[in-house]
Amino acid sequence: MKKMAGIAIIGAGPAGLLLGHVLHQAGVPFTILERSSREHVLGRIRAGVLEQGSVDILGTLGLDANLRARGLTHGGINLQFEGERHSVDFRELVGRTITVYGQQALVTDLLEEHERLGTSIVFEAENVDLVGADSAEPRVFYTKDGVASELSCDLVVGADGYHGVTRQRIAGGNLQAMVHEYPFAWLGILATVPPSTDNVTYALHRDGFGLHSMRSSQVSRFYLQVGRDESIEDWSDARIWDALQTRLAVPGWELTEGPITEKSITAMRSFVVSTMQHGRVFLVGDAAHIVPPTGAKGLNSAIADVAVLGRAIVEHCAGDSTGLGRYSDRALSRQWKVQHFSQWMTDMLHIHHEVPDASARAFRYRRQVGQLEYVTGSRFALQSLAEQYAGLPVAD
Ligand code: FAS
Ligand code: PHB
Repeated sequence: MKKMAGIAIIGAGPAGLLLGHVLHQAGVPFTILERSSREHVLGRIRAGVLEQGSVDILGTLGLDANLRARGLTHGGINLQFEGERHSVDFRELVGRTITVYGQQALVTDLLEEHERLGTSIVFEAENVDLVGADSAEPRVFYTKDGVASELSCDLVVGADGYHGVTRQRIAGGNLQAMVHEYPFAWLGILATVPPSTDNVTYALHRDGFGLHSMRSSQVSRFYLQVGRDESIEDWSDARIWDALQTRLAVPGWELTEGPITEKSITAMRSFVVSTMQHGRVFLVGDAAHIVPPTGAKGLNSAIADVAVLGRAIVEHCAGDSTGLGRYSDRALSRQWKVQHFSQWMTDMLHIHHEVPDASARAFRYRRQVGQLEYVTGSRFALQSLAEQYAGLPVAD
């Protein structure tokens, strides 16, 4: 079955769903193709911190009602090391805030609004593929309930994440991948227990990194640095709580434990493509770049890409394709700054257990403590951290 699609968006994660809303509000026809089921898309836990810029973008699109009602607006974060907790006051330092609102909740909001609007989303689209990226009319193929379909498109947007098909189809030529792997991973849990800290708290500890985040006044989210090859079976709930108690401990404070409802391990890597455009195919979000989650930038970068590409597509449909031609450079310029910040946070707060020499490990730990003492003791350094964590401007 052949159909005209206007814009084909591959992937119904936060990037694909948000782009759909930008195009819908401008009256630009589109179809979103998602290989997983609706339930699977809604069931993913993932990120939880929104930059102020992301909140503003969602507000501009009128997609922030639940976020404003249920999101936790925070004026900063805590940095912790050597048994001391240091609060970083974003409001005082740079006049900005962040909002803790689960990616799962955001994706639910975006999807339910699409369903209210009756837009075109195909779940469980199998064998999604594309040809003719360099042609005037790229075509996207997929199978749904055994019926094969072909979409003739004006443009194709790959919002299909790191493991998606779009980047694979346009790889080679001028699209190269640049990667940095980390020798550790994050074990993340969701627990039905009120948060024990007021703000998201990052801890450097000799045993490894620890993070206390939250989703609501009743649900907490925690992360632990674990070995790159460890599996979740190695980590009983009791062992997880022991490690969190140790790594997050400060005198006079108590971590309240509760039932763990979800636990998973995520590899840590930095990844960026050399271009986010190939002919009439564009990439957004994790399809083009991955950051270690220490800077809480993955979801926010996806939203920033969509803000720039969405506007450029609307202008293109109105006859001006200048923005489309500049999209990749503008998105990558911001992304490399985000890559720097995410690696900087990761290097400052994680322990390199893989370093064989004990004195080299000790040197590295003491240097990290020196770095944290400088950062938490210098207004200039604190302002720089606050500016980057609360979110760099989205390219206009
Ligand atoms: P997504 O990966 O969210 O969405 C891509 C969509 O495309 C998916 O629905 C997928 O099913 C679909 N798709 C893939 N291939 C397809 C194909 N061939 N055809 C059709 N559809 C296809 N960030 C944090 O800040 N904190 C975290 O704790 C955190 N945890 C994470 C855990 C994991 C396992 C991952 C992968 C990322 C995590 N991130 C985290 C980063 C995360 O927030 C991402 O940056 C964010 O989901 C990116 O959104 P999208 O670009 O929309 O990609
Ligand atoms: C989260 O709440 O999921 C979270 C918070 C901070 C991070 C990463 C994830 O750096």
